[in-house]
Amino acid sequence: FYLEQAFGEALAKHQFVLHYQPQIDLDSMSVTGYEALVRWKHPDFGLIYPDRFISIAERSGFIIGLGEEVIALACRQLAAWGDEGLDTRVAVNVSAIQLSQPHFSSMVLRQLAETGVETWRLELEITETAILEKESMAIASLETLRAAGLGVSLDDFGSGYAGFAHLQSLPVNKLKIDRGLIAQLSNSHDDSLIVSFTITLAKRLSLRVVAEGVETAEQLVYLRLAGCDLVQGYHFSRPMPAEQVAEFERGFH
Ligand code: G
Ligand code: G
Ligand code: MN
Ligand code: NA
Repeated sequence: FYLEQAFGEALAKHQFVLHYQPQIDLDSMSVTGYEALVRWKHPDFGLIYPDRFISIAERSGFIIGLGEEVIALACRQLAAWGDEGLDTRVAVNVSAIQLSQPHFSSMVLRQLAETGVETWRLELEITETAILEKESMAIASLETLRAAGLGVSLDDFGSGYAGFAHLQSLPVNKLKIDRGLIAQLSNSHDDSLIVSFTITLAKRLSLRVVAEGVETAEQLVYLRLAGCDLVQGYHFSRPMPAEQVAEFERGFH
C-alpha cells in the first residue's frame, strides 16, 4: 500500500510536524499547556491529518518510529520554548502499540534528558484500551514515568464504555472527557449528568479533569459550574503551528 512505503521516506525527510492546541485553566483563565497533534506535511498532497494515517501506521508497526519522532519533536519544541522564556507543558498522544514496547519508558526519559527538558513538562495521553490490552507492560511503563515526574492523562473518557471501575487503579493523574459528551451538553440532559458525575468522581479520585472539544460559551459556563479544571477546544483555539503559539499567548486574556 502506497502510504506504508511513503512512511519511511516521510520520517527520513522530517515531514511530520506537530500542531498545538492550548489547554486553559478555568480558575486562573491562563494557558497551562498544549496538546500536540501530529500532521504529515506531504510535498504533493499538503497537510494530511492523523485520522488518515494513524491506524495504518499502527497496523504496519510504523507507529513505533512515528511515536518516537513525535516525542522527539515535542521535547525539542519544549526546549526551544524554554529558551524563549515560555515555560509550558506539552501532552502527546501515545498509541497502545507504543506503550506495549518494553523500552518505551527509557526511550521517553532519554529524549527528555537529551533535550534538557524537565520531566513534568511532558504529558502522555493514553486511552483506556491502550492500558488494558497489554496490561502489565503498559502499567509498569506508566508507573515508571509517573514516578519520574511525567503527567499521564486518560484520553477520550466517556467514548465507548466509561470504565469507572478501573479508574482508581490506573497510573494516571488527569482525565479528559471525550468531546462527544461535551458536544451533547446543551441538548441532552443525560449527557449533562454524565459529565457532572464524571467530574465529581474524578475529583474524589484526585484527578485533574479536562473537557475536550469545548466550542461554545454555554458549554464553558456549564463546565465551570460542574467544577471542571481545564478546557480545550475551538472556542479558544484550533490546533496551531508552533510558530503561532507565542502570539496566541500574548493575545490570551
Ligand atoms: O488532530 P486531530 O486533529 O485530527 O487528531 C485526530 C486523532 O489523531 C485524535 O484521536 C488524536 O488522538 C490522534 N493523534 C493525533 N496526533 C497523534 C500522535 O502523535 N500519535 C497518536 N498515536 N495519535 C495521534
Ligand atoms: O482523540 P484526541 O482527543 O486526541 O483528538 C483531538 C482531536 O479533536 C483532534 O482531531 C482535534 O483537532 C480535535 N478537536 C480539538 N478541539 C475540537 C473542538 O472544539 N471541536 C471538534 N469538533 N474537534 C476538536
Ligand atoms: Mn488526545
Ligand atoms: Na480525545
